[in-house]
Amino acid sequence: MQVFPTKNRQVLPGISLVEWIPWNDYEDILLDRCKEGIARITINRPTKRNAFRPQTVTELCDAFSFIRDTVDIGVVLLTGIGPAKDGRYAFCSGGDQSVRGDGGYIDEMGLARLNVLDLQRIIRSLPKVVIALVAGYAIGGGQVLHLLCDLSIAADNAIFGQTGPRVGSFDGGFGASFLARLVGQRKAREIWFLCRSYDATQALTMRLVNAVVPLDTLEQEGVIWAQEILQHSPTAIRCLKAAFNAETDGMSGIQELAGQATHLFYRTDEGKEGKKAFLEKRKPDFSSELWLP
Ligand code: S0N
Repeated sequence: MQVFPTKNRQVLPGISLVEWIPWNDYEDILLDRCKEGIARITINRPTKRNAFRPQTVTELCDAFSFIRDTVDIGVVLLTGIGPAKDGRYAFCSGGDQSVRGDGGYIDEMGLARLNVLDLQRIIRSLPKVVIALVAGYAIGGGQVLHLLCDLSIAADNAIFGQTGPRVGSFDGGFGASFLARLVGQRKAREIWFLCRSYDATQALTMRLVNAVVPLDTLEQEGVIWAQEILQHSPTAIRCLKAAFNAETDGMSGIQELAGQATHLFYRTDEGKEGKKAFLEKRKPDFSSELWLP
């Protein structure tokens, strides 16, 4: 993937604490990185309140996959571009209703897709920290995306809500169950059944977000949180993320956590001896290993 020349591009108001380097060319999103180890993904469909169509989701999946393989990136900021021409902001307003057909959202080949479900799992299992920076609307599938980020910082203009039962859709996966884990069963049912909107202070009170900051400092706050995280052990953080997921994600969560253990085991002399012995066509010698308490 090509790295473009340095040019700071602003996606949210306020002063940037880091120099953002455009990282790849997409149509619906912007992908930037900085030399401090942070990537920034911005949904860039301001005329649609940053709603996602299948192409947007494909690009988001691609960007996360690229970030996954980039070993000097530890934290991702996920946000939506703003303001739109009318001065309003949106993190994401969910699935693009103008391309919704029978059975899903219609892509450029005419196929009906719900590929946002793939994106949800990618964010969830990325062994790096994803922070949502929410300015303006986080509605429908956009609210679910913010929910699945590890941390969420809201600007004081943020508005959260579900519209599914009003617009003929619902997310009964993470959108219902993980929401209930965060805010409790009663509040989660209220959010889905009544389809009301909630401001940033209400979101903080119900533990939907970690913090609320003035809009002009939203990106700065995200960068400060990222820089603090990046001072800590990458292995500890990736194992913790997998452990938090394991508690909620059933066998696929356990698979992730166990994968981290295997990953660490491969690096030990004990793990290496097994492979070496196989390749050397001899019995493995684990006699120097202790059966620790
Ligand atoms: C976001 C809202 C509240 C903003 O209101 P506001 O500020 O009054 O602006 P508008 O004039 O309404 O909007 C400005 C322009 O943006 C377009 N637009 C906004 N949202 C969308 C959207 N989601 N899709 C397409 N276009 C959108 C407006 O049409 C307007 O355009 P113009 O200027 O040309 O008129 C308000 O806009 C709002 O309520 N938006 C709709 C929110 C919504 O219902 N989202 C969809 C909810 N459902 C999902 O997200 C499904 C998610 C999903 O894919 C899924 C996942 C898992 C399992 C199932 C599903 C499933 O599909 O069901």
